[in-house]
Amino acid sequence: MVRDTVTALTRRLRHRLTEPLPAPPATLRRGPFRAGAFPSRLRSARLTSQLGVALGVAFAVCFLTGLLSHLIQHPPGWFWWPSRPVWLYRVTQGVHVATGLACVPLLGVKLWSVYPRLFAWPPLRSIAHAAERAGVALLVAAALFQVLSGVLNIAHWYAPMPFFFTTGHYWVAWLVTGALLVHLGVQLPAIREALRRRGPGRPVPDGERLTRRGLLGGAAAAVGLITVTTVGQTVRPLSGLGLLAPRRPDVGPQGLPVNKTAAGAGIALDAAAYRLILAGPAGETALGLAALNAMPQRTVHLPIACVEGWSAGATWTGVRLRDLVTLAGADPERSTVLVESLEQRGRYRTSTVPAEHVRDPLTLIALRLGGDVLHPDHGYPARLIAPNRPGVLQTKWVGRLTVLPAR
Ligand SMILES: Nc1nc2c(c(=O)[nH]1)N[C@H]1C(S)=C(S)[C@@H](COP(=O)(O)O)O[C@H]1N2
Ligand SMILES: [Mo]
Repeated sequence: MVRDTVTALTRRLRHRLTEPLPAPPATLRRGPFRAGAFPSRLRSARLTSQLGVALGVAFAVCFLTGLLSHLIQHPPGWFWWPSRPVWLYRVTQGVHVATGLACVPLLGVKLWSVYPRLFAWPPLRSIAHAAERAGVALLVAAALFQVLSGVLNIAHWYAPMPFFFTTGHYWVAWLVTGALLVHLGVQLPAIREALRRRGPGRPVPDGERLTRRGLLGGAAAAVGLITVTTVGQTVRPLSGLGLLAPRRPDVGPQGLPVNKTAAGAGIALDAAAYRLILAGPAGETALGLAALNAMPQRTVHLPIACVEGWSAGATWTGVRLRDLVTLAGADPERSTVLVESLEQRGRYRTSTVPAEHVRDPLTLIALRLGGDVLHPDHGYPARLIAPNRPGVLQTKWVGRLTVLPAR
């Protein structure tokens, strides 16, 4: 009885949603709305589906690596990120940027393969059709936003972005994911059908030089080219090739790139007056450069891996953070450290070092880079360097360390 009512109701609802809407007058059907306005037979459900699969895989990898990077920078209580292997974040963030950039040509060809549908006739067949079109419009807009904002961020070109990049890029990623899942749900039968039909392959139509294989090959070559040139941000032999990724891992003072310079951060330092303030259970201690240099010095080889995708390994020398925690009267196995820069303003003037990284003997308050005193742009007189951590958390010009109980 109840079942019959539900069935009847759903049938009525489905009918309402799919009922044909009144068609617009035929006189409006001009220009791109004409039948046969898009003669290329290269476009097919198969081509669109194959591009969709490639794009879906690239997007999924990009989303997951991006989510990981977000969690490391804004860790919720349940989140745990190890300090080893030291290169892990370098790889995950390199993959994030590389797969994001691979979406540029893939999205371009995919949109080319379907854009004639913008001019479908009639424009709206039913309420369900209108909802589907709105969903696709949202997906396309959000995907373009992600790719564009990512490329602009890598290029350090913030003028066209009237919002804080990280926040916008993070929330729109969820929007793309949601819209993509809905799109997949709607299109799955069509995608299945298009990918199953193998057939002998359609003959190349007259006047059409490019084949579907040729087009896919071209898209793959573009992805390959962008990937190779992106990897140049990390792999030095390829560094001359930055195409969408302009950073070179070996250009900068002391052979290392710089995102924010000492001048940019407003650092005016009097080395003789400099004190590192160490606050912990034992109270506050002020350590001058002589005192820091008198402590046991360690040398480690660790990369800086910027969230923008560039990364570079370097040799750092300085004092272990765990030794400083001990000096502050706390247990280095069970402490969190708040690191504050001498920089007065700026989003990245502080960072929190979780217990996992405080404990790690590779985590240093570095005083030297490649054997020489730090260049001002690399954080002179002291900067944090820890294994497997985003560059943005490797605080420069450190002025204060506060030892807190582990969270
Ligand atoms: N105080 C401070 N530290 C900072 C930053 C900053 O803006 N202010 N930028 C961070 C970012 S985004 C990166 S990638 C690294 C880069 O270090 P480097 O300039 O020595 O290569 O420094 C980090 N440390
Ligand atoms: Mo960075």
